[in-house]
Amino acid sequence: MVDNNKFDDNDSLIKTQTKNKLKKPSLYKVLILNDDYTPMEFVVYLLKSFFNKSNEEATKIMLHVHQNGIGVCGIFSYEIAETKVIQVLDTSRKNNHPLQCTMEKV
Ligand code: TYC
Repeated sequence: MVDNNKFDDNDSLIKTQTKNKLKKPSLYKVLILNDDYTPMEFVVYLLKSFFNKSNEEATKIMLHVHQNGIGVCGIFSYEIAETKVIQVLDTSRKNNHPLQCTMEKV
């Protein structure tokens, strides 16, 4: 740690820097968006494959997105969220589906 301590005129210690603060990494929601073309079964497949959802959970999330336009697939660190978004987008494009997936700070 760099010594940032200084002494004022009264010789009392002034802490110019509190401590070496390590900030907790921020968390990110991975979101999927509804569209009119991606098959429901394909969305369920993605949720099971990349977000470890059960068939029941995946179906629930898919129907929520279908009805509300957007929904959360999971919450992760920045790097993991980014990887999930890429996996969903790559797999969707390879299967010619327009599904959109994005991430947002919690
Ligand atoms: N709305 C799509 C349909 O009716 C299903 C769907 C659900 C698509 C969720 C995308 O993120 C999505 N086939």
